[in-house]
Amino acid sequence: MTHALIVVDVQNDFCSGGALAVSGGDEIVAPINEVLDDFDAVILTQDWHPKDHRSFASQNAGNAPFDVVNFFYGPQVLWPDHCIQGSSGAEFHGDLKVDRADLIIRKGFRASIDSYSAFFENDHKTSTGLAGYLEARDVQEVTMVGLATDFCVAYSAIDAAKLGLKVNMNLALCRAIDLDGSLSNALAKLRAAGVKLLD
Ligand code: VGL
Ligand code: ZN
Repeated sequence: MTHALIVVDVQNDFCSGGALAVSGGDEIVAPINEVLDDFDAVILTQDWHPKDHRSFASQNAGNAPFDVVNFFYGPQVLWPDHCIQGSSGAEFHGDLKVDRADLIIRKGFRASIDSYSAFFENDHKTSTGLAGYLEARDVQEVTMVGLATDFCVAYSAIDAAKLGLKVNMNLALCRAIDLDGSLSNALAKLRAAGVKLLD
């Protein structure tokens, strides 16, 4: 039985001083480092956008960050510019023990589609390749931690459950954006999907 830890988007832009700082984001870095050796495999995800990504409010005339607009795949929150490929904001938090990672998977690199989930982009069709990797490594159980609870971690956990994996989400090692009830919505969807919530 292979149990993987998936550390979602622990990047400078989601931590204090970052372009899309998640409150308390820095607090999870040290406790994540402490659990890395409890897992058979460690995977990091990295939000990795071109500078003209469509999910940026700056690319949508007349809109402001956190507005919700309709994209071809459904509603999309518009974000401040963040995690631009090659920028310091896109780098992992400086204290995260990245050397322990077996795989780093980048997502959100197609300018016209956002990708909250580590498995499928927001059109729910375009694959990141992570499902195939986990299958090839015979991973049956995943534990999800990182940023943000109610966006990238939740979407990843729900997709993992849909793929038939046993999924845990360690809420003590996550922090949320919590936009208009997004955290309580996400928790309800996680429970409905059969994700085991630990805290
Ligand atoms: C995320 C919004 C935009 C996340 C990424 O990591 O939760 N949220 N891009
Ligand atoms: Zn993003």
